[in-house]
Amino acid sequence: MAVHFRTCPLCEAMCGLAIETEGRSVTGIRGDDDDPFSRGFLCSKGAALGAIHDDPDRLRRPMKRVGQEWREIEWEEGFELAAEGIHRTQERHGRDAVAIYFGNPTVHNVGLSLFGPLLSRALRTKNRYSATSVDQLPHQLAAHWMFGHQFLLPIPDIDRTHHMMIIGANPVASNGSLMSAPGVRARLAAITARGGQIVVVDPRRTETAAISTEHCFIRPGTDAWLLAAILRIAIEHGPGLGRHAAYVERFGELRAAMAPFEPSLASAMTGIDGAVIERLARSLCTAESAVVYGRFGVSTQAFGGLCQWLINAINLVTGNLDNPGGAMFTKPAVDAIDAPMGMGIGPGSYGRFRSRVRGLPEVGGELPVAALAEEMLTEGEGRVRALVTVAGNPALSTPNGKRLEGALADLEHMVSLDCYLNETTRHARLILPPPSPLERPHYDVAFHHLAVRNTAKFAEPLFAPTSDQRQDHVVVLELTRKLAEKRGQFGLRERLLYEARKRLGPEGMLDAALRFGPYGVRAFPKKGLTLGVLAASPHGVDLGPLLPCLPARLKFRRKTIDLAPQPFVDDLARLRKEVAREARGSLELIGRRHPRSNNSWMHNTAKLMAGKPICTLLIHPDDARTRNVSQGARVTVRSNTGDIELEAEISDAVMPGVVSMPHGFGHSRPGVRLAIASSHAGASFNDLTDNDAIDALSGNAVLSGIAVTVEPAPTKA
Ligand SMILES: Nc1nc2c(c(=O)[nH]1)N[C@H]1C(S)=C(S)[C@@H](COP(=O)(O)OP(=O)(O)OC[C@H]3O[C@@H](n4cnc5c(=O)[nH]c(N)nc54)[C@H](O)[C@@H]3O)O[C@H]1N2
Ligand SMILES: Nc1nc2c(c(=O)[nH]1)N[C@H]1C(S)=C(S)[C@@H](COP(=O)(O)OP(=O)(O)OC[C@H]3O[C@@H](n4cnc5c(=O)[nH]c(N)nc54)[C@H](O)[C@@H]3O)O[C@H]1N2
Ligand code: SF4
Ligand SMILES: [Mo]
Repeated sequence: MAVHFRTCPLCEAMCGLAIETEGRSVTGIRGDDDDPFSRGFLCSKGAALGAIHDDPDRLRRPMKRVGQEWREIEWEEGFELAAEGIHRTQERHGRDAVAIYFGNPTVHNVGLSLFGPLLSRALRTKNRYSATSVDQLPHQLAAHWMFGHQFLLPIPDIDRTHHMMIIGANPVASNGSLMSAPGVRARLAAITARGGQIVVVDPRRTETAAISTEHCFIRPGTDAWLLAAILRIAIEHGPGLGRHAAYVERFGELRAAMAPFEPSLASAMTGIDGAVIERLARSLCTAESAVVYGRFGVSTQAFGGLCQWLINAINLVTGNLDNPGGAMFTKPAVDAIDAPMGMGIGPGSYGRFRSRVRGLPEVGGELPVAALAEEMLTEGEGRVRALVTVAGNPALSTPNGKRLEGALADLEHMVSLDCYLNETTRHARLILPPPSPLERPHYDVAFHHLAVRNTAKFAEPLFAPTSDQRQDHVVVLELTRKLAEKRGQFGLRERLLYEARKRLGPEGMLDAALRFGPYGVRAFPKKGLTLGVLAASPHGVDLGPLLPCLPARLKFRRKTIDLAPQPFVDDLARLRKEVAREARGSLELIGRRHPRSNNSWMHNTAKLMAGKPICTLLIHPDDARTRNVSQGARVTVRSNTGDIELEAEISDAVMPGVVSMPHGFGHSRPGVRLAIASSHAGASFNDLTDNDAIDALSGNAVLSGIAVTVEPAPTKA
């Protein structure tokens, strides 16, 4: 038996794993007690990594679809056919006729993190999409406009705070997001143990609310009202700008912009008592340290951009930005923000170009994925006729997935870099699968930027990939080579670059980034980091708590913070129009995450699917009664875009008027090769969401507060 130490690549928590093996099989996985960050914590998904590695449905060979049949082919043929189709489509219809979509596991995969942008660039298309616009785009926009870099995101200093307000996040189930914090339940419990407060604002009494000191229900989608009222009070009663005064701009504009947002208005919109709002705001101002943490639930709504701006502003004017126990910035060992060449990740951008059909602005070089289907379905020059998906399942994860699927079925060409034949990849002509997560090196390029403590950890592949496998980054390199060859642009310079990149691989790039990074040998010749140093520290290295770093780390040339970016100030007018919105007379659907599930792709593991069904509709007893819905009954949920059927679970944990179900299910589509997931198929949340519903400012999809009706499902004959 051997024990191998590495980091779990499944979610943002970055848990250290100790994996026991016998030959090429995994015999056990436990938390690594010596990991300085996770200290032995892991969840049931991390423990199931062996099952993913062994999953007979996981694809191991390149696949080509001929009609409805799939055939295994050789890699060279796969690269050739993939590039040929892309080239042909672009020759025929122009560059923008090929789109690319990057899914969430891209950022958990070191090869794709470092090489993925090459593929994007090689396609030369403006039709670049990713899961960002069904997730954290508003955070990035706020950081871009306020601090000068889209990834300069303030992270809650959970381990030192005395007061944490959690709005639209459920870290006890999700294990934290834009707040990598393994063992988050214990970290939260420590806040209350040291006499601090945790306030949860959520339309559902969540697993996080259960361990908080206070929970407030809020009507879905009304958070910007609450946050603006809190900010208004904090500007009036808080400590002011403190040491930030020297470099904060437009404080006066912020104060003026917040003036109309009286607590009484917020109360009417949110359903939270005005006195409670007043108290929530004042305790943020008076606590020894405090932080507002707002995540998915306040990002994926019509005012997601406003919410993230207001949260940053509250943290600043309550004296908690860049201070211990507040919202702080990381200093990762591989630093994409301060790297000399930016590592291919820019500071962000907005509106440099627009989507063809709806004219939506690009953000950070990509377009909102809510617009992808219409770009395929709408005739005219620049229409998307081919798609490359990389580690993504947009059929289940993007709004109005069924409509997108219709468009996918009609494409001239589609290539998926993916390990499963699922709801999305079943439409592809070619699937190019990576080795398993245990057969690749691991380093969290992205999530060390978002962690509550600075640490670094690298792991070699646990099992060497076999000669008939190709890493994702190799697939990227081969596709870019083939494309360049077809365009007649693979000259000496290109060949040398290609060969250098292939030789370097992710390891070589990491080594360089570590060496030149803030803890690297370049700065600290005797004890600085290199890849070798990390490889010799299998549990990872601790680089200490987050430290104040402003104004030095700000990315505007003048090292300023813009407290009232004009587009946000302008967007308040859109918010204020909401007052007139009539009660819709329907229920509002929100999402939830389950500890045994991860987005759409981990439902093919028997252990995770055992136990109570996950994909149920939570409905308040009053709403169930008036609709004749009984416990465990099948119900039809209908929105303006479609309807689904699932099982009702009556619960007063959701507020009246609100229903909740998880996303990522709906595995009964024909042609998927997911034996276990198909027998726990559930229904897809995104068969109910509307591709037209976006945050008009950021373009992020609205995935919360969907107007639906619920009724007992017709009994089958
Ligand atoms: N209604 C609703 N919609 C949502 C959400 C929600 O809460 N509600 N959540 C949103 C969020 S936050 C996100 S991040 C997105 C996620 O949306 P996506 O990223 O589109 O989908 P995932 O479910 O993460 O699917 C990941 C895909 O990558 C493949 N894969 C896994 N690992 C690898 C790998 O290492 N290499 C390659 N090549 N492929 C791999 C899997 O087989 C799967 O097909 O969904 C969003 N959509
Ligand atoms: N177990 C598990 N863990 C995961 C994932 C998973 O699928 N499963 N996915 C991973 C990914 S990709 C991400 S991005 C993170 C996300 O992690 P989180 O940001 O913690 O996301 P959720 O757990 O969906 O929590 C969102 C909360 O917002 C609430 N909410 C919905 N609408 C509103 C609203 O209008 N206002 C307010 N105030 N609250 C609202 C919901 O009830 C829910 O409790 O989780 C990651 N971790
Ligand atoms: S919490 Fe996330 S990182 Fe940790 S074991 Fe579970 S899935 Fe893996
Ligand atoms: Mo996400």
